[in-house]
Amino acid sequence: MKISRVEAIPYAIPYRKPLRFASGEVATAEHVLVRVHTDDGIVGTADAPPRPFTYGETQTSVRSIVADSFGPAIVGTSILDREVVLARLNRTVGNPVAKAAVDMAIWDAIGQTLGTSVTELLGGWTDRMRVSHMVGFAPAAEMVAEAERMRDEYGVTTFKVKVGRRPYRLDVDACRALREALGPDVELYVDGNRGWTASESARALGEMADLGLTFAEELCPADDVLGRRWLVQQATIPMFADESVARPGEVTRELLSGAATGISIKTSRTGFTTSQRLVGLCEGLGVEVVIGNQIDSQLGSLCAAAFGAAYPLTARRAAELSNFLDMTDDLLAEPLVIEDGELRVRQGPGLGIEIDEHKLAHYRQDGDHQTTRSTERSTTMTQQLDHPELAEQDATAAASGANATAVFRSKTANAGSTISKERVDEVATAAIRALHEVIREKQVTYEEYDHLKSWLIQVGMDGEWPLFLDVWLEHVVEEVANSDRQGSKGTIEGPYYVPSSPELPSVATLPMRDDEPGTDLVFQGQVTSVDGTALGGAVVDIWHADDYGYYSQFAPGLPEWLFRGRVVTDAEGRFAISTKQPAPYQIPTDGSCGRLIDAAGWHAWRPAHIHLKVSAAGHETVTSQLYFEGGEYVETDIADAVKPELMLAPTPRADGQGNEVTYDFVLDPQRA
Ligand code: MUC
Ligand code: MG
Repeated sequence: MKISRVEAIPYAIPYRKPLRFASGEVATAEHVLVRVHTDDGIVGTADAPPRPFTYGETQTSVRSIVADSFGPAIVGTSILDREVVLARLNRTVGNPVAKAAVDMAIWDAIGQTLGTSVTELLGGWTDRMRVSHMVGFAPAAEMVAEAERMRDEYGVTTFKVKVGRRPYRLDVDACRALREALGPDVELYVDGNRGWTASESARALGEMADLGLTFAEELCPADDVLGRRWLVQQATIPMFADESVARPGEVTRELLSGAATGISIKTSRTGFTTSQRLVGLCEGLGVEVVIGNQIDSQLGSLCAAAFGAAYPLTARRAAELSNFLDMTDDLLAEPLVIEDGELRVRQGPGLGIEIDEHKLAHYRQDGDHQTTRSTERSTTMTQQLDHPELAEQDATAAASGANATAVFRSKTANAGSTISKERVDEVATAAIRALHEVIREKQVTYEEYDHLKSWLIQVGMDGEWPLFLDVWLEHVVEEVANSDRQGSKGTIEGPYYVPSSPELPSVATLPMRDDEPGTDLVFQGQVTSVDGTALGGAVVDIWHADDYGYYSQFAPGLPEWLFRGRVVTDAEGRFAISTKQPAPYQIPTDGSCGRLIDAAGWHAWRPAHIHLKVSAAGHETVTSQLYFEGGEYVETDIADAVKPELMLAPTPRADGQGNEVTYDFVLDPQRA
């Protein structure tokens, strides 16, 4: 039972969308997998998620302190001598995340050795935890949509809402929108990550007094010593401490000084041995706790759940266990499941962890194993990041097709299906019959059939299914889906949408290069509801090609967010976006879609257009494209997506600086 070796393996897995909060933003899980080996062949495992902007630990520092310092200090110790191990780790004052992972890996090894689950070893109170979902910064409509999806798909009814933005009204409005959309029975609490001053916190809490918040976490920094006490004295809800309580002594200090009245326990920060002390401390002092989330992977969430389920105090509240759902992948061989708002603890032995070694080999960042870029960027960027020497004109169908396929797959990875067998039967049978009819009517030959077969195989290999479907079929799906709309007409989304582009104010300039070619365009308008109500805080999510017809993230050499942004309308629903007029867009011709176009003697062009997704709380989102009157290919769009309602007629600006055009959006109320 003696520790023989401690491994620290850095790995990186991108998130589908970054989690944004007052003290930072996380787009890639740059974690360290810690493995404690024993001389009798047991391997205990845990995860370390470093938080550089909170505790100052980085992936590199965690790897090196574990491999070079903590590991050697505990080799030879029995895994049962947890206090000896802890004393050796605690010679170092900082590095909470590195220490926690070593401690939890040892508990996993003990559980495996004894054939018992860690939850049972710790306390064995229950076998499941209610789940709370953490909603990061985004325009209010997106935050509401995320919470509704978590409720509808996973049965989650407790939400932690990130606050701490300036002006604080952004957060007050978001919390109000969440309460209005989710109703009175859903539990909401807020976490400021030290973003506000004590007085801003007091004002914001005052304005949210009618929202029934359960508690508020770390609204202002603990170093505002008197400010925090002043805030607690006037608050009508518990004030929880989170990043200010990384050690038992800090918990005592915050509670006894009256600066906090509740504690967030994060196993990623205090492991199991120290978290046990925190539970005892809080129980003794009669203080509530919440099991927090350090933007944990499935492995980290499994540890948090295993601990939370061990004691009545920690199991009382819903625990923050769901943000791993936004990761594009994970190392656990058997994924965690959230059902009916609950996560069941693994029965063990130990933590019940099995690592998928192929995935670990793929995502690890050390030495020759480094196959995944350790960067806070989206996977769609890989082509241009890997080949900075390429220019946009070097775009290839295969590369942009692969990116479009990757984006689509990551968007839909967790989407369950609600389509019944009967419906699949009905539609698939009709589609196959329609093809039979074409074969009969056109007397299709074997030679043509074989060409079709090899072409279809190639479409998949080129990653061009999104392109093919969005160019030739999507416009009819869109027509059917939106036939009952009263408000603005929409059209197809196309394959080049990327969510989570930079959020911009109502009067904004889209990201572009210093010497960006093209004609200046100010695109302005107003977003209203069908009854004429102005929709302040609506989001005009805009993306378009550059003056050569290329899209950022799909052609190499372009800045990540070139001509992409999410513009939030002012109180009157207005927006004014400065950009450059896009050029017509030629769908890639060197791949299989190009071969079809060539073989049929068609052209490959779409008229110049601006893509938009316009959304507002309580309203249906409209996905649209706007074209330029008299522009090339307007009459012969290969994707057939042009509609008379979607035309722009820019006029020269009075100051001679390019053109301007106004286009208003009218949104339908949300369908029941
Ligand atoms: C939280 O509770 O603060 C944000 C950063 C981090 O380390 O954890 C999250 C959530
Ligand atoms: Mg927090």
